Amino acid sequence: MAINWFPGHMVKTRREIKENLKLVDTVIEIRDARIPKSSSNPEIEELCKDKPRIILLNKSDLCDKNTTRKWLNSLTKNDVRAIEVNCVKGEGLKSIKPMMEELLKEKHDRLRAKGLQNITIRAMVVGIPNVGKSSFINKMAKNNIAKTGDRPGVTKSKQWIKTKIGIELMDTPGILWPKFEDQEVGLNLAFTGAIKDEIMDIEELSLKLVERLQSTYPKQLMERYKLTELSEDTLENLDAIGKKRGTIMAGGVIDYNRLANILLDEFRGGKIGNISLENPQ
Ligand SMILES: Nc1nc2c(ncn2[C@@H]2O[C@H](COP(=O)(O)OP(=O)(O)OP(=O)(O)O)[C@@H](O)[C@H]2O)c(=O)[nH]1
Ligand SMILES: [Mg+2]
Repeated sequence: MAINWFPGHMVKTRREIKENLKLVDTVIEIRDARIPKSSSNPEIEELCKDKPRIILLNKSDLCDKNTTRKWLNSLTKNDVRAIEVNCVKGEGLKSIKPMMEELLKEKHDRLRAKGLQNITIRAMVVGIPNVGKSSFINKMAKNNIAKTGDRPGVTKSKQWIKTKIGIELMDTPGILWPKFEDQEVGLNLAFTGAIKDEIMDIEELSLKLVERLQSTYPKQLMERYKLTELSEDTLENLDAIGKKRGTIMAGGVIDYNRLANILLDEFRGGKIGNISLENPQ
């Protein structure tokens, strides 16, 4: 399936992020907990190599907790930490500050030795589209984020967003791009809704989703659609789901388009269950 999704401006974005990194102490990288690899940017390591980083596996309400635990272990190393969060409810966000203080301890000790008392931690938020960057910033912001109008001719200095936990966030998140030329990555992004449905064949996508779920989460799939058994043949399973859901047109033909919308909506809304689409390694 061809996914025609090209983010553009990649070089410019990379340069901007590099410039902005000079202004912060740490990076907060947001990923989708259901697809921690597909929702990451392959160049992030290189881009952020000189900064401590906290990876937020967001949408923890939708992922498979067991898989997420493995991810958290595999992502934590050197000056990188990982936690699971829910940016809609604000769950998990409290541990960010202590983690940052631990990562920045040496630097802060040095500054304190020089007599500095009030040390502000500044962070930049990065992530691919749809992972929850705006939700995170809104949840963390102390006051309503003030929109400042453009002032032509005046060099705009960076705006900082004060947060409830006492760190400051750069007002514009760095939007990265996934490795979308990889078929598997493209599919994972499409399943989770990170790629707009309008540019894809959703009927084929729903078939691929059933194929994936019947092998990785058969129980959840059967329970949700009240199937007594699963076939090896994905199309048979899709048809069975269609019949259970009554997406039948005149003449008994299955309305695959309607069925695809139902399946994708229910998957994305977590109705089929807590499901992760990727394992570490
Ligand atoms: N279930 C669930 N949905 C979430 C969570 N965090 C964000 N979302 C949803 O994910 C969608 C994308 O969130 P945004 O905050 O707009 O993501 P973004 O990274 O700013 O996206 P772009 O601005 O397009 O790059 C929205 O529909 C959010 O409501 C979460 O923890 N759980
Ligand atoms: Mg946003």
